[in-house]
Amino acid sequence: MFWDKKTETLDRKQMTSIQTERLQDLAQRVCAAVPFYQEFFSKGGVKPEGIKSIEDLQRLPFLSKHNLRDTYPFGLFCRPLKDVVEIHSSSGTTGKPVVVGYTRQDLDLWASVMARTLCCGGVTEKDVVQNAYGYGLFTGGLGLHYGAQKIGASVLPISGGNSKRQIMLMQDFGTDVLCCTPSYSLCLAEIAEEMGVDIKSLKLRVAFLGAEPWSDSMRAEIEKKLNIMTLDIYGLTEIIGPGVASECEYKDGLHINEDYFFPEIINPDTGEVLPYGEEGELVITTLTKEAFPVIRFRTRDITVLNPEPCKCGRTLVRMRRVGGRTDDMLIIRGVNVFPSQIEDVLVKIDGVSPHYLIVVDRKGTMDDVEVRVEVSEGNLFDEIKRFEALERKIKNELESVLGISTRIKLMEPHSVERSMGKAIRVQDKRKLKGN
Ligand code: DLL
Repeated sequence: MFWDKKTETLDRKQMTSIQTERLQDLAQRVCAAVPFYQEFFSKGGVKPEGIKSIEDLQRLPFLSKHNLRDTYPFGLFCRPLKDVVEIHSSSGTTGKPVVVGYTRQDLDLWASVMARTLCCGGVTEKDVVQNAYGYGLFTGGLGLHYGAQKIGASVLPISGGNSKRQIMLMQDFGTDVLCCTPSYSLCLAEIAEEMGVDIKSLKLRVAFLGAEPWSDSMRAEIEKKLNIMTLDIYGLTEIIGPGVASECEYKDGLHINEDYFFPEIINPDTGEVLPYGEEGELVITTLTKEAFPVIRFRTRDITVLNPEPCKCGRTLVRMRRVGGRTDDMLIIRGVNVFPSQIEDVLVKIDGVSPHYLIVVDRKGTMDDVEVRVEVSEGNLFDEIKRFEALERKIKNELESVLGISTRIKLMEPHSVERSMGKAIRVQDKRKLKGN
């Protein structure tokens, strides 16, 4: 199902022409509004009127999170506050948070791209959409909310948490669609089980899961436990929130709404732009946003672009599911390790549940990794031999995938902290020690 079939199925030439026109307009707008961007263009040796094609974008520098922090809170807004009708902000675990603003037209754009997202999973006005993304400064709650309302679905703005109530509403209101983080969807499945509710027998049909990486094996687990289709949705505060890209029912990459969000892939070390099919860091330019447009924003997310039209009919370029960020890669004894690789191994092993925490520390001069993972319910081993065998199995499989050895700590069910939003998967104690 499409929200805007004409745009979602444009051929490449038409798409490029729209993107070029919008980029030319964007260049004029940002330079007229903000001195920062005038300097930004001079650094690239280009004048706004010098932008003749979408490739000219490559002449400009990159924008990073630092630039946004340095101009905190409103320094990069291209519209006066009187035109801004909503403000969101990222959590900002280190330093000042990033602040983004939306004009009325930006909110319309947001609702439209979210409507496209939800249409990818066949949502209609007849559906009850339970929105368990956090409402507030986080963009997940309101983003999904606007999209579902635009379609005309009935939205339940329950936000994250209140898990027993979530299950009760699913039963009583006949929820068709669930929106939340992948980790919270598993938490809900667990709560339903504790309540004696057979979540598989509910009306729930599809879930739109995103805001954090989740492996293919985690997805298989969620689909099995909830008996639903899951779609991966991607976005970030700096660009708009959710609504940047979404999977369709073929689940073969996420369609980027590239008529609004122009993607590039770069080598994160050199900044060189990479061709389609090569893995690198995703960089995005918002082509039409008014209050808070960004040019060549470095997302830190690692992916690959695929321009082939999809079986669903969409021609929008697809990005591979994001497994990690350039800044969440752990370097353990010189080896690069992504938490998602560890998750992938854990979820495939019988006898453990998909709740885990990776604790990294430094003992003397050696990096030390402890993987804490819960054993599955009903798997409380009284027999020490079985316990040790399971530990050994996990350790060996991790070692064969990662190429490093880890320590395994099997935990009792429910002892790893649950999250109602983004799950915390890594505790890197080396950072606290400043090394
Ligand atoms: O997480 C926006 C969002 C809300 C997306 C609801 C999807 C659903 P931020 O809090 O700014 O915004 O975090 C953005 O989260 O750069 C990625 O590293 C990660 N991320 C978001 N979606 C996915 C995904 C929202 N589907 C950061 N897969 C991004 C993997 C994701 N990582």
